[in-house]
Amino acid sequence: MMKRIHGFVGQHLTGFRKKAVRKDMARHQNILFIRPTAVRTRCKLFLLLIITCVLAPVAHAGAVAGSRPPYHQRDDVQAFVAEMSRKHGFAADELHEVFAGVEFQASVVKAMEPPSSPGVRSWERYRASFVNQRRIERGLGFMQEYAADLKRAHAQYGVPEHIVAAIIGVETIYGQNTGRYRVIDALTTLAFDYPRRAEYFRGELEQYLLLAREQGLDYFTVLGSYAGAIGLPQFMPTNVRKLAVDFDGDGKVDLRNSVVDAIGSVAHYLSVHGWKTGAPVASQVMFDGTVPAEWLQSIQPVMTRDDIRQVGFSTPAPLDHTLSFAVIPLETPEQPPEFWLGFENFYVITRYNRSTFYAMSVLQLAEALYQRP
Ligand SMILES: [Ca+2]
Repeated sequence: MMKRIHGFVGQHLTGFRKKAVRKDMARHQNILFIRPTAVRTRCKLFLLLIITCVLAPVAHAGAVAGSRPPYHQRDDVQAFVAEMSRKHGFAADELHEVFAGVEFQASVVKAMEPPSSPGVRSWERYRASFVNQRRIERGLGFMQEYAADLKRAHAQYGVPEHIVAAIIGVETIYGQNTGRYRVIDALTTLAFDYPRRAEYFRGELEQYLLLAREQGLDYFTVLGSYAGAIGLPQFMPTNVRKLAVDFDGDGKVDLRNSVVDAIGSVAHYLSVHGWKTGAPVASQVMFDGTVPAEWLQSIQPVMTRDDIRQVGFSTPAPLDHTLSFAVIPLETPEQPPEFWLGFENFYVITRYNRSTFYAMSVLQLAEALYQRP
């Protein structure tokens, strides 16, 4: 394992990244399996029924649930509009009109909540969702098709081709599944009807309004994930504005339609978060004895070889004493956990999504895509 990992270790993260590991797993499962289109279709049928039977004279695009006031009539939304107007010079009338057209999405709130019957955390199951034949085969095709752009991104930002491809592969199956929610609906729903994270999502809604204005986008045509993440690499609006790049040189940043912009933007993101060219990412390690629980509490790479010496350990190759790492457990029920040393570059991948399962899936998919020179 070490040897193979070292193959790319020797050479060689968007947005909404606050969830615990289990939550991230739930999120990815949701992205894969919730089938937002079906949910929306059911919602539309339901809405149609309500409108037809009860609300026909007063139906409004914003009034999805019978008793729910449309967003533009709510005090909190009106205060937000006033703030956007004051801070950024938006015409209040225009935003008022926008929020009149926004639809509350109950399925967005539902997707944010922890599963009602949380499954047992399983690295084996998580891994199988992302590091599988389908993603490997498509990834090899992606690597081939965009070889020149991936190579250019590697040269410019120092992030290897297969790491960039693996992130896009894990996020959206190389652009196949970039989300079916209108971003304005998702962000407004979470900003005003999901109190636990309202502050964060109001910030993202603000950034989305600015992004749409800057790029001349129709507020309602941009689609994304239930959390409002956009395009092949699933950047949140803040990161689109801050870190996305025009890598195909057509004069605009477009993460939804330009694969090349997505490639450059992922490489730029990882570079800005501290990717170290040529530094190792992770190495599996065997411990001889019990791993102290406090070692497992942080994913920040703050430990060194000397720190773990008290419990005998072995790695497939000698461990450089200058490297810092976190000890990463990967648990599967009824199996002994795997332990990995996650070096600084592993931590950088967790800046894309803080789940260690996520980061290790990216790494192992990348390993499968690695083209030996
Ligand atoms: Ca472009």
